[in-house]
Amino acid sequence: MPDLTLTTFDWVPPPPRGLVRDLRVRWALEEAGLPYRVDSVPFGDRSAAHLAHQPFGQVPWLTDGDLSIFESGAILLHLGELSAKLMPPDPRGRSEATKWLFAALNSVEMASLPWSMFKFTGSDDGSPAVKFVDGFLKLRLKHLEPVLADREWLAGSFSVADILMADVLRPVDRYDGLADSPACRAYLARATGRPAFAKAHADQMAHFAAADKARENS
Ligand SMILES: N[C@@H](CCC(=O)N[C@@H](CS)C(=O)NCC(=O)O)C(=O)O
Repeated sequence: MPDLTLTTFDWVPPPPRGLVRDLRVRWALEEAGLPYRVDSVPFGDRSAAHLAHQPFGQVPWLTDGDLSIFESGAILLHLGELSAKLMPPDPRGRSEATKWLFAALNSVEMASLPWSMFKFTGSDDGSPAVKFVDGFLKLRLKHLEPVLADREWLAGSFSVADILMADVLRPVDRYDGLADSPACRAYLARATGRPAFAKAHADQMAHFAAADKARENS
């Protein structure tokens, strides 16, 4: 039995709650039914111990016994090795899931992250940079749309690729950026309609709500 501990921040301000990337890992763990603990590190400071696990001072990371893994994509690939509920067992299916996992992170998140950061920070001011990023995201969604119109899940059965693709689309949907991409929107609703997503989301929200309480009482 793996010995899994997921580390996230001990607290974050309300706006990013529900979008902190430990959610991807929680979601995968819930889908797989793997037992895990959640640990936390200060939001404010980056200790040497933190940087030893995550060299950029970010979260999440996952330990499996004495193995420590950072980068949400690498963590999900590791979990895919532990459960057939996360990664198709056949070589073709694995290859499909792996390439779509990288596509989510390296082709779609590359556009969705700056786009949603402009919205999130209120810097969506119509500047050339904002217009460029908007066009970049629209192009990615235009190409993703027929793919998702054609299949329920990216690699045949539900996999880590879907957790990542859905999670990189979530911030876009938060700011209504999928309005012209009905297949992407329906796919996201399918993915986030899964009980494992609801549990992961509720657990992340509860984690930060408990941190608010602890701060009030300190
Ligand atoms: N590429 C990393 C990104 C991790 C990341 O952006 N984490 C955010 C929380 S969602 C964070 O730690 N932000 C604080 C910071 O960048 O200092 C991954 O996917 O794991």
